[in-house]
Amino acid sequence: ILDQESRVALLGVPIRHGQARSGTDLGPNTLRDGGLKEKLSSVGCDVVDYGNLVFRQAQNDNSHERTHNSRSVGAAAKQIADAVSRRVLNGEACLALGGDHSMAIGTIYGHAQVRSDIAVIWVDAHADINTPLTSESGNIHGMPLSFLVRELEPYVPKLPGMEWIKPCISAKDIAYIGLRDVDPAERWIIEKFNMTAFSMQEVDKYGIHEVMDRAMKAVDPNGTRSIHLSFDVDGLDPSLTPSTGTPVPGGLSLREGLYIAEEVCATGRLAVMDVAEVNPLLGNDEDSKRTLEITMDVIERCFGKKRQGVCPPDYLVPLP
Ligand code: EXY
Ligand code: MN
Ligand code: MN
Ligand code: MN
Repeated sequence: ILDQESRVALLGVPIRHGQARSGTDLGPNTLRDGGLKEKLSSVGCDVVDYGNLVFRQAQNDNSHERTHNSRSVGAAAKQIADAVSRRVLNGEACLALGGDHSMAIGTIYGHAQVRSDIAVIWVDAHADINTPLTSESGNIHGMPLSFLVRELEPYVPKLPGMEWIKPCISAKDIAYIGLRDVDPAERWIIEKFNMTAFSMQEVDKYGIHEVMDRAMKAVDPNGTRSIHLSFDVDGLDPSLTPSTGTPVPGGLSLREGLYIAEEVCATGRLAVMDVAEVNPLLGNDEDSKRTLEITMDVIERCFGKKRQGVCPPDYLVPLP
């Protein structure tokens, strides 16, 4: 299933202070209760559950500053980075269950501490690359990449609690898929640093096969790099994943989402996957159930389930 990492490490990352709504902290346990571990085991993964990280809200981390909760998010990111580093170092594929998308500050930082050659596939309606100075909302889930990208270092102020974060990837190590709500400053950054970005316009124009081919060629030209899939469930259309905080209509179809997942799996080099922005408290019961089912479907395909079917190597055909 995975060439290098055959063991999948589940890591709960119940972060919520990257945005305003409570509920993203319930993501990890909601996915567990949905039977994620069993589903992954049944496609042949050796799953180890490392439980949930426990985050504390920092003292005096009020929302009156321009950027909200930087001390809480900064401290959580450090815990996340350390935990992800340990899993990657141990040769496990780390499945990080969020949590809002500020989780990626920690997961990418931790991944990059161990592997010098990471390639990031960022599936999202949003570019999440505002700096603290360009963000209109002040929510850190809309900024994670700005803290990580070297080229942006001159543009990013050191926020309380986040001073320790050193940029660890280059703008050219990221490929976006699914964009459809990009702020002016984010568009400026994408163009200025010549980032690989496939909005829904390009998905419509070229089709997901071409988009995925081009995305992988851009960030992993020799097929050698350590792959980081950062999957924000709002990349999919809100009809599929309605229980999320910042839904944007006109998103990826289930087929497009599964195709991305199957192609990432086929590299055999998926080292870290983030699952971000599942919020079971948003929408009605049917919405959260659907969000959960669809999200688990994508995760399973990332780790070996195929639409064409999978036959275990030791399968014995019954004879009469
Ligand atoms: N661009 C907007 C902001 O910076 O506030 C919206 C960001 C939403 C981020 C979601 C998680 O992907
Ligand atoms: Mn996001
Ligand atoms: Mn998003
Ligand atoms: Mn092809």
